[in-house]
Amino acid sequence: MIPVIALVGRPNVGKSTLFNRLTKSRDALVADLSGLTRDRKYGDGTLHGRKFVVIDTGGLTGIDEGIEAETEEQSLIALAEADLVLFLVDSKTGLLPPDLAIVESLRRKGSKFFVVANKVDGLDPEIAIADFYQVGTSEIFAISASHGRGIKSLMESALNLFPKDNDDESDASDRTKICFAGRPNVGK
Ligand SMILES: Nc1nc2c(ncn2[C@@H]2O[C@H](COP(=O)(O)OP(=O)(O)OP(=O)(O)O)[C@@H](O)[C@H]2O)c(=O)[nH]1
Ligand SMILES: [Mg+2]
Repeated sequence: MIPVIALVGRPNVGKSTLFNRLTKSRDALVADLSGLTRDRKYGDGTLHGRKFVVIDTGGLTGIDEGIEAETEEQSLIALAEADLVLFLVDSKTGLLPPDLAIVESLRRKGSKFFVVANKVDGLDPEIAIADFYQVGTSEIFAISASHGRGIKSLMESALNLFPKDNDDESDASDRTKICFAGRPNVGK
């Protein structure tokens, strides 16, 4: 079993930027534009030789019709598949009511999640994250997805939740099994 980690949050908080950073790719589109990502995007990441799957999702808006509702549906599928959710918030805007609605919904679903305060670059991280303790969590990870700050310690904590030998390549359950079948004496 390889941990599946979903990136969830309001539009424009930096989910796709973090996805690209974790997958060392430019697969996800990034722009200063709300609602750019609409579907789910899967990628592979590794840290210290440990593998994980990361899912980028569209921003959660709470709007229940049109394209926003369809985007939300895609995000809900990602949530159902995830072993851990990284719930991204934007340190530049602070905590907004839609963030609280997302937390509420994660708690209702029983999703395991970390609060990740992105965009701490140019800010004092301690001050930047203070607002987010209102969410009612004891630990907040301060990162800058675009500058690559705080990502390693975030992912170390994330992967520590999962048993180490599970993503070992020698795990028999991950290997392809081939069975030879045939009549007796044909040279199986
Ligand atoms: N200053 C700063 N800007 C960032 C950081 N991470 C992302 N951004 C910027 O924030 C904007 C939105 O980033 P995206 O990664 O597209 O955000 P998203 O959450 O995927 O947005 P949607 O797909 O619309 O939900 C872009 O202009 C990014 O360059 C960061 O760590 N610091
Ligand atoms: Mg996006």
